[in-house]
Amino acid sequence: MSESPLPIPGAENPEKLTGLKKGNIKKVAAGIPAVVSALEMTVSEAGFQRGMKALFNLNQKGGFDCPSCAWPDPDDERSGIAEYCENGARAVAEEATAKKLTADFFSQHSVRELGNLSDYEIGGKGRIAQPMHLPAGGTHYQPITWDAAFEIIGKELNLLDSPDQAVFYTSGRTSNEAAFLYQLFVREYGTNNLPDCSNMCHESSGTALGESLGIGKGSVTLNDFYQAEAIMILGQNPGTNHPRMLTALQKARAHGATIISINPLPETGLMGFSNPQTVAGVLGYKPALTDIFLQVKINGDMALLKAIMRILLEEEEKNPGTVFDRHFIEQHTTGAAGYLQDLKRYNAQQLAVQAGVPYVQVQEAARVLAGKRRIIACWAMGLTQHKNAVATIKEIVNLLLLKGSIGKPGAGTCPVRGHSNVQGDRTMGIFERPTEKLLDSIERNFRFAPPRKHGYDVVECIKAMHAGNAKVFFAMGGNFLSATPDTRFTAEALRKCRLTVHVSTKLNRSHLVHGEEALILPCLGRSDKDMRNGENRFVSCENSMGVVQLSRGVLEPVSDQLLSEPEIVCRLAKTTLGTRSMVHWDRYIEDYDLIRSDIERTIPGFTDYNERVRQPGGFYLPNCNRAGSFDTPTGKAHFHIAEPQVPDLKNDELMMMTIRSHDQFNTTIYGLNDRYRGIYNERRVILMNAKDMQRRNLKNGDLVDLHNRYDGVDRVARQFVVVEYPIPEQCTATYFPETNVLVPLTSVAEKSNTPTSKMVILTVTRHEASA
Ligand SMILES: Nc1nc2c(c(=O)[nH]1)N[C@H]1C(S)=C(S)[C@@H](COP(=O)(O)OP(=O)(O)OC[C@H]3O[C@@H](n4cnc5c(=O)[nH]c(N)nc54)[C@H](O)[C@@H]3O)O[C@H]1N2
Ligand SMILES: Nc1nc2c(c(=O)[nH]1)N[C@H]1C(S)=C(S)[C@@H](COP(=O)(O)OP(=O)(O)OC[C@H]3O[C@@H](n4cnc5c(=O)[nH]c(N)nc54)[C@H](O)[C@@H]3O)O[C@H]1N2
Ligand SMILES: [Mo]
Repeated sequence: MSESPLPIPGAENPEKLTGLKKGNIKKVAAGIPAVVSALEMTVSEAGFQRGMKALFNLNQKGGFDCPSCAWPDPDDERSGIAEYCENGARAVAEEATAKKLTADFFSQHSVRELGNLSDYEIGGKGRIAQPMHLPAGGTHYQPITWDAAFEIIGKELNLLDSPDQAVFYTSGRTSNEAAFLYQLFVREYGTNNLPDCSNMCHESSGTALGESLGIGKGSVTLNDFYQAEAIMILGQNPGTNHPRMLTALQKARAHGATIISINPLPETGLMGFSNPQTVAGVLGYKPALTDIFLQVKINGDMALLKAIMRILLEEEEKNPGTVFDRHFIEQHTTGAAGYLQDLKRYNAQQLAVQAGVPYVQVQEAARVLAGKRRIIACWAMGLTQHKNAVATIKEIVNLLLLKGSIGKPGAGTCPVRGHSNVQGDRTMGIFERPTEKLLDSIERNFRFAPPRKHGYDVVECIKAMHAGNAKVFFAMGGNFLSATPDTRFTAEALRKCRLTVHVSTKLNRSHLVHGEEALILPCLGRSDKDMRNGENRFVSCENSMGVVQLSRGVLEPVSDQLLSEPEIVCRLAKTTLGTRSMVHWDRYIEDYDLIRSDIERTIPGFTDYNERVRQPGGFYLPNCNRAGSFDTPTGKAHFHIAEPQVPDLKNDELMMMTIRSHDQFNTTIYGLNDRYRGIYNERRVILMNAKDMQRRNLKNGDLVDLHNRYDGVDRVARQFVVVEYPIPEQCTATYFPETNVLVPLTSVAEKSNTPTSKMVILTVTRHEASA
């Protein structure tokens, strides 16, 4: 990869400081202040009536699905106050805003001018109200009709030498209906280039679970939490990213579960939680959540898990049959003997050192797990975005298998998904490596031959665009430029495209770092009404635990020029494919039930879709693990052997994880505070251990530049404020997307190809003002 010629800062990554204010790290998450702060934002963005209407329908049966995370709703009673959390309410406020961007706004501000704004400022501009077009060589977006927009895209797609020169990205908010139609169109057009946000998210989980257990999804339901004896939470910050999970954890703990948290940071929500949905004390829930906190070094997880299992093995050998579930291992698994043989090579104390966790704490965790049979393991990005992510997740599975903790109540795997329908989009076939089964089913039902050759994932498509091998980039939601690694390289890649198109609700940086020609197609969001022939139509989504539910918006759209995502796909397909198409796109626009009937015919698990999705609370998709079976080639669950990887850091190097602050949803920045971590009014911060600061002669508030030189490329992110933080030595944390300029595109997880956003090797220098 050559050195990038782009100026820094540029439209890809402005670098203004906003003025850090330091507070204390909070001991307990949520509580009343969280609800107040959410309501304030909702009312100020949407107005009182609009805001309240949205909040009262959020996650209620028959209402709309929260556009924030994928944590499930309770199957039975939903809270009277409303099943939402602070950050869900903020995601709704962001979407329900009454502010809108019309052609006037774009004629007043050039693309270059907008590129100088921060992500926080861009996000605050409002909903895009009409389709906009940036002609080749243009400086300002101009209004365009929907028909003309589809004509441009159709023409460009048909001009390509091969359909494989087009790329169709999906973010995880797209409904099942839109996602199904989208992949159908893309495959009829002729390519499997369907990268999605999962490639950067839980791809490692899907890969690991698929190979070990025969299904790429988690096995537990919400009710399992209340029957669990122990719950492990690895690499996840639920207080900020899945706040409703805290309610489930608190209830689980009240029912007797021991909670073990494994994280380089003592995240506030994990340590303690005071529930705003229950008046304090009424249910007798205590604010403490974590019973055992294991503060691992970044990527120390596999060593830690092995250390725990090494101790368990010793116990089991002393008292056979008391620690491991021998019956389960014999009946349902393969590879146990080899795995245990390998485990004996290790010394638990050395593994603990490698993990960075005091040995006594490892022993304590092992002691707890030794006596339990119903264990749930939860994890998120702290595990999936590492070089050996797939192997680490398989190590979790090894532990659960030894304990027989899969396929029984109160036990199992729980990869906690990010985007609200990211799991559903995969179920619908958004995948660059589709199974033959799916393609056969499409061929049978729609009478065209879908391409069999696998397509590009996120990393591959960036390389292809950069090399000139992909020329049209189409995004169904998301903010590709800011979400992906190596921002400057990715910016060059997008700028080399003939055409970039974004179906979006709100303005974002990907609209401003564009191809020769660019389009923004504004769509309805989750909270918006989708009216047709006097009826307010619904779509459906699948949450993190495989429940499919309907979602029906309640708000008047900010403009009558927004189209629903399913309609956008249908009209694009008609324009592009014309009479070549075998699919009745027009009928889908008229009646979403027809889309669901065709999903039912094509994708397993959706029997009586239209009927069951209308039942309050929706329905569960089948899950072999939950039913106690393993859909692997052997019909058994597989143990996997891997070696813990020790990052090879030189003396002056640090390891950086890029994480979310409390005030953001991925690349959407709601505010400048990270309340729980005591960081206010600044996002350009680097959290460092006191000793690492001393060694570099740095003090709180000093300004530094961050460098990464992986693969010989000099990547730099300038002006970060040093903040002393209780993080293990040699580990640091910064917020994404600001530090995505430092994440190398070429450093990816083995097998899943996920960028290693939590393992960025860093050197830190005192800040020098740019020339
Ligand atoms: N409000 C809000 N909600 C969201 C999102 C959002 O941005 N805002 N994003 C959504 C999406 S798409 C996703 S994927 C999820 C993300 O949810 P999370 O995975 O919770 O998000 P991150 O901030 O990336 O946090 C990763 C956590 O892993 C820890 N960690 C980092 N490296 C390691 C490691 O090597 N080992 C261990 N054990 N821990 C490690 C970090 O300290 C941090 O606590 O949240 C979803 N929900
Ligand atoms: N360094 C680093 N990078 C990361 C991560 C990390 O932890 N560290 N996390 C990764 C993860 S887990 C993920 S999931 C990706 C996220 O990557 P993306 O999903 O691409 O990014 P988002 O920021 O969620 O996308 C926000 C945009 O989606 C659009 N949008 C919102 N709602 C809708 C809708 O209903 N329909 C449509 N069509 N558009 C809508 C809005 O225009 C908004 O600007 O980022 C990844 N990047
Ligand atoms: Mo994600």
